Amino acid sequence: MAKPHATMPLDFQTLPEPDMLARAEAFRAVMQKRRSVRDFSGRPVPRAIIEAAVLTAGSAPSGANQQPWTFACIADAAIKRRIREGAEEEERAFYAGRAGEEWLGALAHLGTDASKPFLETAPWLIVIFAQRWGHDAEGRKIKHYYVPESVGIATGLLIASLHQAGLATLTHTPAPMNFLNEICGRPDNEKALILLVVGYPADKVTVPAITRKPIGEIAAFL
Ligand code: IYR
Repeated sequence: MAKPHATMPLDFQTLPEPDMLARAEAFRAVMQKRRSVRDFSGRPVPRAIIEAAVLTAGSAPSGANQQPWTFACIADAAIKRRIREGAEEEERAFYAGRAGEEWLGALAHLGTDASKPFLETAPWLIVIFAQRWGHDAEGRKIKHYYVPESVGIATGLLIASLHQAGLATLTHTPAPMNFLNEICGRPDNEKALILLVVGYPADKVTVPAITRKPIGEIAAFL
């Protein structure tokens, strides 16, 4: 028998099946329109929208419910400039050879390069940190479980929330991202996983012509 533990009633509403399908299709239609954007407008975005989206991200399931994430939300121009400088330094090394031919070949259709002006233009940068370990009430180190999985799920919810709120995002991953700990003032147990750029797309922005795999290529029904 599992040990006694505190419980509370589940807040769950069973929907009629036709509504379920309609809602799943409606959400699919919304999410199908999400595209990574690399050219942002400087138009400000209210902090309350960012906070609501971060709280949605924080509702993600996580290993042992440890919620091993920190979202560093940056609107400050001077901090954004430092992040751009740090990221572009890494990206220059990446595009100059660190990536290797095969990786650069895989990216070629996206038309990316080491220049990342959007890190200053976009109104918000959200650096998503994974807490590789935590501390208990007495300050002792505690193990965290399934950290990349948990933080990945939370990031997916964050992106979905921002998209359906009417904002564009870019999942940006300058590598390595250690420089973000110092800029964001995050401790050593935290590792930056993703730098999410958030805002409105620039006027008349274009995106790479891509397609999404059909159901037969991404699912196996057994
Ligand atoms: N971080 C680099 C390179 C890059 C890597 C992947 I994988 C992408 O999907 C896109 C870009 C950059 O941001 O340019």
